Amino acid sequence: MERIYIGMGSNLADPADQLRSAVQALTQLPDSRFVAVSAFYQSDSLLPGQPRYTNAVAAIDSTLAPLDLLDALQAIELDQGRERHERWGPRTLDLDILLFGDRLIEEPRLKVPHYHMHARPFVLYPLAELAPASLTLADGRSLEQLLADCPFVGLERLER
Ligand code: A4P
Ligand code: MG
Repeated sequence: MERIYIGMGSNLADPADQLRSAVQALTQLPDSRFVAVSAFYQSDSLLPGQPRYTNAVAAIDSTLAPLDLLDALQAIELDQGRERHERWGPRTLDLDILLFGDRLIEEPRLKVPHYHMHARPFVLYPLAELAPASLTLADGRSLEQLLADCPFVGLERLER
């Protein structure tokens, strides 16, 4: 079993409800054990003119191969009405593999650690609820260092 952290985001069709449905779907993944989900956080979209996002991070343990997990997560996105029109477009559900054990993955379809996680407060703060501060990325940076460089700005932590 490897510990995997999954970033979840939604800015359409009742985002909090989308994340709750996604959590339910993650508990049903094959060859996997659901561990925990963070609180939900609201923030403005990085692209102007889009609705606000709700984000969270989930942890699972799994023996799935990385690309099989990616397939399963994309199936959950589609199941929840994800339509891909434009990159970074508004979405009912986005599931990103942030960390997969301590692996460094450089496949055409899958880059882990997730390329944008290092500087995004809506990823790092929910991740910090689930992962130890000593958690170290494949490039040697610790979660503690990343948080120190990423102020808690523009984030609203929601009570569930
Ligand atoms: N892919 C590569 N690596 C991964 C990975 N580690 N996990 C590939 C998941 N997928 C990975 O993703 C495009 C392709 O990336 C996939 O087919 C997969 O093979 P996508 O989900 O179809 O496209 P996307 O989400 O529009 O692109 P991207 O680059 O993932 O966008 P982001 O980084 O998710 O940014 N503002 C706030 N406040 N909160 C947000 O969550 N998100 C975005 C979108 C913009 N602004 C935001 C937020
Ligand atoms: Mg994505």
